[in-house]
Amino acid sequence: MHVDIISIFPSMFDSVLNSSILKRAVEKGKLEVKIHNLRDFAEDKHNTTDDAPYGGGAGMVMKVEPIAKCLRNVEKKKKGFKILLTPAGKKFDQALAKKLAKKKNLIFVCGHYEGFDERVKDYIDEEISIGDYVLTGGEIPALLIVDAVMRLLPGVLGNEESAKNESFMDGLLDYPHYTRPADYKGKKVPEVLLSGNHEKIAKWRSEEALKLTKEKRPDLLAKANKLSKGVYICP
Ligand code: 9D3
Repeated sequence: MHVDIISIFPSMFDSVLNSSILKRAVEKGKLEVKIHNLRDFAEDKHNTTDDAPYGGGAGMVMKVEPIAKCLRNVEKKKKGFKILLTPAGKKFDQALAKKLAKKKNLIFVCGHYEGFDERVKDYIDEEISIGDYVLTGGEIPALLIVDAVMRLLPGVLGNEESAKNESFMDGLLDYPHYTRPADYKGKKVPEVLLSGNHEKIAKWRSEEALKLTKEKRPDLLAKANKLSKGVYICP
């Protein structure tokens, strides 16, 4: 997958892209990320990318020309599915991550200030929000989406087993995990996990995952049934 990210703070992407799994995905050739400095596409000598709102009021608005110009430049090389990060967008979830993972090229437009000139939206395929809280800009949302999408690409996690498990329990909270010691200051690991009976262990895990989800996130159950290839039997 090829990802283009357009931002006025290109350095915000350095740390995440140069670490851990995202970096490995790039090194393995599964992912290619290019950051574009929106300022380079400003049209005046001060490199202005924002301006005061027509009609007055506080805050600044991202101008349309630099964004349109930058998108035109990016798509001269590679056309892509164009995403605008905005609090007014469709709320990002695992289903949307799966949809985006099917695209060959993604282009993210990150904004700041109070928002974008409405006409930016004419150049965009989908507006996305990552949730109902207020951030300072679209950079962290872009990275969050790249992270969630990238790990769905074949060969990125390198752990096919965990991907398989996940599709089985998709959309549910995880079952409880344990590792050694079997007894920590009297807190014992559930007997079934030491039994070696894999059928019983699988049954225990799916029951625990369902119990936990029902207790903590009942809202997830309906969604999980939709995402899952299997069928959940709710106890
Ligand atoms: C009341 C007007 N504010 C909207 C809640 C204005 C505003 C605040 C903060 C407009 C943009 C921003 C910066 N946020 C993003 O660019 C953003 C965001 C977010 O704040 N929350 C969740 N998802 C996203 S995606 C981009």
